[in-house]
Amino acid sequence: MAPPVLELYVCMTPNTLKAMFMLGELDLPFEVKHVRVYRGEQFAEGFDRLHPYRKLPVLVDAQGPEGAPFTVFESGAILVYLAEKYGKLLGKGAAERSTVMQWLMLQMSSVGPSFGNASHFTAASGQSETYSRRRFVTQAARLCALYDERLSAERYLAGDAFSIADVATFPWLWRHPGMVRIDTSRFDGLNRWLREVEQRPGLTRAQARYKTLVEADRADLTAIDPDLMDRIMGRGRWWLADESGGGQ
Ligand SMILES: N[C@@H](CCC(=O)N[C@@H](CS)C(=O)NCC(=O)O)C(=O)O
Repeated sequence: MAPPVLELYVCMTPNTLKAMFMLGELDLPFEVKHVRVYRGEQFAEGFDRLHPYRKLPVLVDAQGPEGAPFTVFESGAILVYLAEKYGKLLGKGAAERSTVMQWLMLQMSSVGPSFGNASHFTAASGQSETYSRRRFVTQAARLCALYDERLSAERYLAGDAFSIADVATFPWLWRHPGMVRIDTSRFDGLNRWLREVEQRPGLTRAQARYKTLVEADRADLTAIDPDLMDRIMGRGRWWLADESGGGQ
């Protein structure tokens, strides 16, 4: 059997689930390349050729544009690349396509960072940072209310058709509000959308493989070297003394 044309470099993160969900929606075979971030594999020599900022997910398409291998980093860019290549979930016509992009950009610029930081300061930082936690949980809660309003008025984020904006947003609004203790029980529009998207076969196709890597990453986390955790978080001896940038 020919090897899959697509390789997806992954770790446990909603950003990875987005890409796996998309590949599930397209029902495409792909090889999972699990980068053990809690063992520091993203810092290995050469990994920056896959992602210059050494993050996951990354997609490698052996048959990219002009038939040559092509690498895509950033989960939003991966969704757009796949949607364009396979002609799906991108919206039809200029207005619908722009609406898809607007909701995709809002996810990338606001939903991911707000929930990422809210989770960090709720559970992962190991510090008691009331200001930081409250700031990001407030942003995340405002976003939940905004998405509830949108999804009370529209079936999907960009209107009548399911799109990559939904694929990008679902993994963040699914479990993360509960993880940062935001009560979304009154958000009927948001909850209706979550239940509907949850039933999609594309998500089901992604879930078993995603669960396997979550289990492995959770096990790595229990045994992580504290200095590696500081490096991932950019703190401790990895804090920049003069905030000048540089180094990895
Ligand atoms: N904006 C990026 C976020 C990528 C990102 O931050 N990935 C994290 C997992 S959420 C990662 O690779 N962490 C390992 C590290 O920072 O060393 C995307 O959407 O792809």
